[in-house]
Amino acid sequence: MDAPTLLHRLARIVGEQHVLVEDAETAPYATDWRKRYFGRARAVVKPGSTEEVAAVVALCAETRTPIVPQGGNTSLCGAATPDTSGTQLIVNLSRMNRIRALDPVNNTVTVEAGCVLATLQEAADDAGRLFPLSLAAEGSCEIGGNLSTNAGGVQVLRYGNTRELVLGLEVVLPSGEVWDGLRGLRKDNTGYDLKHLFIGAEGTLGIITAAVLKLFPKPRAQATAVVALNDVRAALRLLTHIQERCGDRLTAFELMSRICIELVTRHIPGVQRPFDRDYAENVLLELSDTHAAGNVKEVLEAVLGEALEQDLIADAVVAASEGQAQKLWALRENLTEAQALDGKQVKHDVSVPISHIAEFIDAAQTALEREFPGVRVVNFGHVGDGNLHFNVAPPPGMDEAAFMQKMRTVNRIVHDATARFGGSISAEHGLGVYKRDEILRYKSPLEMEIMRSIKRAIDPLGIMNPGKVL
Ligand code: FAD
Ligand code: 2HG
Ligand code: ZN
Repeated sequence: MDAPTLLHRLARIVGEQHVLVEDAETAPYATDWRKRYFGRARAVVKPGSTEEVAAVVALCAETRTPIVPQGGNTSLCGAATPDTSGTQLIVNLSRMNRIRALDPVNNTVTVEAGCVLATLQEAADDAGRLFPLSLAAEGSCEIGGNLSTNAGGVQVLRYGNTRELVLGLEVVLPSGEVWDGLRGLRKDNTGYDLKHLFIGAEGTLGIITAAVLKLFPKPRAQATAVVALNDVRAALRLLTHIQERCGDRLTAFELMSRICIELVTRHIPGVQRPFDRDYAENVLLELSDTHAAGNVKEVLEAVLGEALEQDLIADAVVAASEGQAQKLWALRENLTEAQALDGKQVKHDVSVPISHIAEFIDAAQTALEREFPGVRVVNFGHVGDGNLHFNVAPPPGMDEAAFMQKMRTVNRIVHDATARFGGSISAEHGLGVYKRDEILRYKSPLEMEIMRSIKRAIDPLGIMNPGKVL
């Protein structure tokens, strides 16, 4: 089939105004958030309903047109970017943004894939509930993207990854058939739990069009602090100290090394250093309680006071108001933006068992320093989940482009150290294209073959997001 006929048929399905074809229009969709991958799309199509998605996919199956599903396009591993062939069709879900139903008794919300995460958080809040998924991209990432990457974020410690927040899915399969698995059940043992195949599949098995997600009671009391520490081992001892005393009232525990505070306060206007002097490590932590009279601030001050007495921590600032809490959160939430403004670095999104975090950091840092003396490690992340963003920037004075040429060496050092401590090379962002080849070194051939056979069974024509993950 030649291009005009395909485009004409797509326009008949979704309406001409929802098929973008000019390079100037498609380019923003064909470029990733970090501006590291520049693809070319045959077109960008924006369906407005599940039926339209199904008709688009059926047409793509008939014409063997490769599809790149896309939500908010905030992927950090090139997962939503087409290749440069100009043959791949971006199917962008942003128009499918309705909240279909909210059931406060069942504590569930049924939402379409194109709903922006922040919009869903607000809808839950308006209904007196919490949708706990929270990440710095929440103003633009969409539920379909969150599901397809099994996104993590800053409250996994208490509520789990996206996977743990899902009860049901609606998916358009690569054949164009619609699987209606929109069940709001917390218990359902009727064979294989198919939804888990599509969660975290990065669009390689089908297009998620809607989901039933869990809601939680809304916290009515919160306390936020940034704590200064002399090393990462102290941060890990602090984590245990607080968990033992506060249990699941601890809803965030985020590490930021000295260089992170330096970057974010230098690049982001209005963001201020939490302390008068710099410390090797800083932790942002938050306690939450559903009881309005919950004395979380007093509890936090008491446990931090104890930690100070035991020399676990060097200093602490506890937010006195919600405004101050937001200022503390700004230190953490702007880190990705601050790094982007600072220049290029090699990103890593690793996890190791929490008990091995310190050893991992020592091993990776030492090996990097040996290869690239003076290298700057911008290490931060969800230490309470064992997940570090161990990003590596060139040594001062080294040519950025020359350093980026060494990306494979940098990846090898960090990922080998991760593997040595029983870790994963992708804790949250996924494989995309960035880690597609890299994973072959760390997953067993058997695991890879099981993944390939699932792909063949569900997408025999290989049209769903080719070149990603596998
Ligand atoms: P996209 O980037 O559009 O797509 C991501 C993947 O999902 C692609 O493979 C795409 O093909 C697929 N996809 C999208 N929609 C669908 C669908 N409906 N059906 C099937 N496949 C689909 N990630 C974290 O996990 N934790 C963080 O804390 C975090 N912080 C971030 C902060 C910033 C500033 C930025 C820029 C990114 C951050 N990310 C984080 C990464 C990113 O935001 C997440 O991966 C997010 O879940 C992607 O959502 P999206 O809608 O932008 O998806
Ligand atoms: C975060 O935790 C994100 O802020 C992004 O996962 C991490 O910028 C990064 O490397
Ligand atoms: Zn993260």
